Amino acid sequence: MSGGDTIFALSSGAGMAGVAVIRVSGSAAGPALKALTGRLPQARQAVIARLRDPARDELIDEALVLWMPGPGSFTGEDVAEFHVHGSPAVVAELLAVLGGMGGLRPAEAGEFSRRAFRNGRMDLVEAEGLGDLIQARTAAQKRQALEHMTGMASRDYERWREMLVGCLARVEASVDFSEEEDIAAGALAGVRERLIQLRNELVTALADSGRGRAIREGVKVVFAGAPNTGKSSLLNRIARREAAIVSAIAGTTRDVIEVPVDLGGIPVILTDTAGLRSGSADPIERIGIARAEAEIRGGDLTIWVTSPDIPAEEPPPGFDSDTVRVLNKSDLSQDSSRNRNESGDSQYYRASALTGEGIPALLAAIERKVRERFGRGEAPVAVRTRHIQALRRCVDCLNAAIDSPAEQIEVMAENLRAAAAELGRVTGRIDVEDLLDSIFRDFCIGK
Ligand SMILES: Nc1nc2c(ncn2[C@@H]2O[C@H](COP(=O)(O)OP(=O)(O)OP(=O)(O)O)[C@@H](O)[C@H]2O)c(=O)[nH]1
Ligand SMILES: [Mg+2]
Repeated sequence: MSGGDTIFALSSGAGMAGVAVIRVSGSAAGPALKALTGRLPQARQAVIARLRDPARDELIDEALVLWMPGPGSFTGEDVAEFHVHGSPAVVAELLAVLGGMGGLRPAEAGEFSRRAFRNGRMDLVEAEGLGDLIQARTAAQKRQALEHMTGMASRDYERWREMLVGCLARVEASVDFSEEEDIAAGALAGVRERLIQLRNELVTALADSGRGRAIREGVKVVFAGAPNTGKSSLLNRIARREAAIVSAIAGTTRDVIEVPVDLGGIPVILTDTAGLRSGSADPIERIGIARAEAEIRGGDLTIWVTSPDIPAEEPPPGFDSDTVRVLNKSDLSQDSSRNRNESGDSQYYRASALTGEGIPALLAAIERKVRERFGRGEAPVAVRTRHIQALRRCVDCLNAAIDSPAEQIEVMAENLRAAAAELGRVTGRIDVEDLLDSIFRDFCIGK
């Protein structure tokens, strides 16, 4: 397939294990396999073989070997796989022997996947999905990564791009036939409607992208409220460890403290913040408060903490209806009528970080909110900044095309070309110019 070096690497994790997998990819993979086992096994069948160092005629290990000739392999090149016993000694020896063979060298990070992309075995979004899948820690992360890896998002990008290219073809045709007004008008009919429909689809996808980012990076749940209400104590309870310092001194927490947890399969970052109060003379506390406010603005869900011994405050403006309100230290006030949150007492979850009372209900409420907002439906199409920025630029180009005056048809065409290029760059699979050429070749208007 490709004429480059043949690469090899330990594909399974480092350290002692039952089995370790060493993968070789490139034109020298077959000769290496033959040199080690004495023969080339049947393609795509697992066989047991003794691996010998051909230079010393020394047995390296007895292993399961696989021969997957290109182009139907992971990288699209010839691939050999050695499933050896996972001892550091066996692995080190096999890697050393492979390294001593002509034309073989250790792979760089991501090089197998890069070759798979280069050889058209997957596009960029699928490759990113594969990367995310390998790093997935929770069920929701796994599901999203798998959907991207198997091309579900790529299909949307491709469909959008095809719509665009179809519109562009019509616009180009109307330029070509601008002398013959009937044909020009016929070619343009419906283009603007289609572009508006496409633009709306992209805007919807962008609106959903926050969900994708949150699943990849963790849903940010921010504990906020006045000093000393017990934010840090509640966070420690829910995280089940003493992550944040707790003390009776108001203004204990200054820095933002993040504790990753898995809530029903969804990755959540519990975030503790400095107590909010105005007029603090302590410059460090003021910095902490500014950071807390930034976390609240950038967070996905706020837990507003109050307690009966601290004057009640309303959440600052900007809090959405999703904010979970907690009356902590419920052990101090058994009589709920004495709460100062008279207006909406029932909206408050009564809990005690000290006794544990109400904590399961609070945790369930947080989990429910997180699940409602982030745990439903198909994976969003845009999950990385790269995707989001490309979609935004594409929408800008589409808007410019939609708004372009009828007599400036070239302006519309130029914007559509730019919009198609933005989408093409996301998947990276198809050279946009090539595709446009082929579409225009086949586009025989007026014939
Ligand atoms: N009785 C009672 N005391 C609590 C409870 N939760 C926290 N406290 C106490 O309240 C005080 C403040 O707790 P923290 O968790 O540090 O409060 P905080 O809101 O993080 O405070 P800052 O970081 O200063 O904003 C400590 O003395 C805790 O032991 C509770 O449920 N019941
Ligand atoms: Mg605190």
